[in-house]
Amino acid sequence: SIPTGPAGPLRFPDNFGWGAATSAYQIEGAAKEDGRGESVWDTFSRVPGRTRNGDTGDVAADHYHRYAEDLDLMRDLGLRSYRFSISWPRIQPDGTGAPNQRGLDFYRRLIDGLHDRGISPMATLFHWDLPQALQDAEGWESRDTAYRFADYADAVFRALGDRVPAWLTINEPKTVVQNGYLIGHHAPGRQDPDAAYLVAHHLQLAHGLAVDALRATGSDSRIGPALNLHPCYPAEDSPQAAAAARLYDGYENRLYLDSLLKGSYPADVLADLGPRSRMVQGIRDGDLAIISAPIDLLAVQYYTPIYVTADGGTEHRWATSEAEWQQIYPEGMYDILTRVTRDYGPIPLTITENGLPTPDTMGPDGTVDDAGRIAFLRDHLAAAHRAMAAGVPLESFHVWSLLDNFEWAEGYDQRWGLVYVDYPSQRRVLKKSATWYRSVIADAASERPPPGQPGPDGSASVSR
Ligand code: PNW
Repeated sequence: SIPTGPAGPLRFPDNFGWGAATSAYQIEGAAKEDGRGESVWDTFSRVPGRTRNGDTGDVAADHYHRYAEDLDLMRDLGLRSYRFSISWPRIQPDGTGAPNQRGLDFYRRLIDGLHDRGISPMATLFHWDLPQALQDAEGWESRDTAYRFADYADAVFRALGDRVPAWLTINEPKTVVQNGYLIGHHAPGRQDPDAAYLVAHHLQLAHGLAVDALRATGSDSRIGPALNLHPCYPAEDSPQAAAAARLYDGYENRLYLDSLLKGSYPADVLADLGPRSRMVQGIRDGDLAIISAPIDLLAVQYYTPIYVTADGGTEHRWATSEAEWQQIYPEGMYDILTRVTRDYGPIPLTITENGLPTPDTMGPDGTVDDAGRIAFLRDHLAAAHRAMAAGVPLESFHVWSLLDNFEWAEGYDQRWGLVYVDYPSQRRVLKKSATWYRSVIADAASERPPPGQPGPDGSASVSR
């Protein structure tokens, strides 16, 4: 009976966008087809020791060839919204210049297939697969890359803009900054804090320039950023831990939220970086006005809370999933959604990622029992529902992920999908969580009140 609250089944709005998410490099494969260029992940995944088992995205879930089958899966699940990403090196193999028509054609077929099945497309422009040619020209450390991104965005908007009602610019700038440039376990594998925050600024600038590019086409599609937000709690009850958690929050959340929605970087973070830092030196007059161009929706990705100790370290408080960085804490979903609405106003929100990896195997009867994923999603949906009841304008929810896929440095060992992928055969098998999610969506539809007779609050209930 899911998701059900203490007072019975939870009611979600009729038009709630039940969805699932993927990204290009993680599912497409076909790395050399139809004129696709190399991305930083093609390069990085080939460096010995960088990914588990030396896995690469060369084949992945072979979605480039199997997209029609995957579209049918989405229809069978009853999805209303599908979030995917467009591969920059398919559109501009070298990161600049005239768009590659065969690359655009693939996304046109995918988008048409979504419309044919009544599923609303939500497209991310950049989910980490920077063209290698731009990386060779200093990548996101170069301000020019932000302008190259705006050109790429413009080409995509002109070709596909009329068919995509919702665009997302940059997926998780923070993860590029932290994993790509601080820890170094994502492409391009750097460990350079001074570079990292200059990269943050250029990613924010790229976002703002892409928003301008969409407006310049006269499109009435919506656009926004996709941020992974981490609620940061003091690990203990002391003023030192409270202060450390506050600064940690600055780096995790306010650096991105404040620049986008308040038109300024947080003063505590700038002070901590220092006036001689490459980032502070790299901010030019007018940049913050570009970065804070009005957006239509804010995409939030929630996975885990962070507990910050007095010395600025972190601690685990809750059970982790197979991803050692993830603590399972549904209440954090409520906290982050209500906080964004409280601190930044009633901007329309979408959850574009929420999920966990589970140790899935196919049983002898051909089923995949991922009970842990059902419990996780049920509890996070319930928390999102409570946030909506508290006034958060949340319009959709996308499970990460539709399919098992290439989980970056973890390769194919971590399985995040609603749908199991048997990689040797590329066969798709609905996990129990997929059939559960299908029934959640179907019940929401079937319990919709008859036309003209809205429920007490104009919404439909969800129960089983
Ligand atoms: C996201 N963290 O990455 C990405 O958008 C997806 O491509 C990825 O597959 C998914 O989450 C699962 O990892 C994250 O350390 C990476 O908190 C790291 C973190 C969060 C999200």
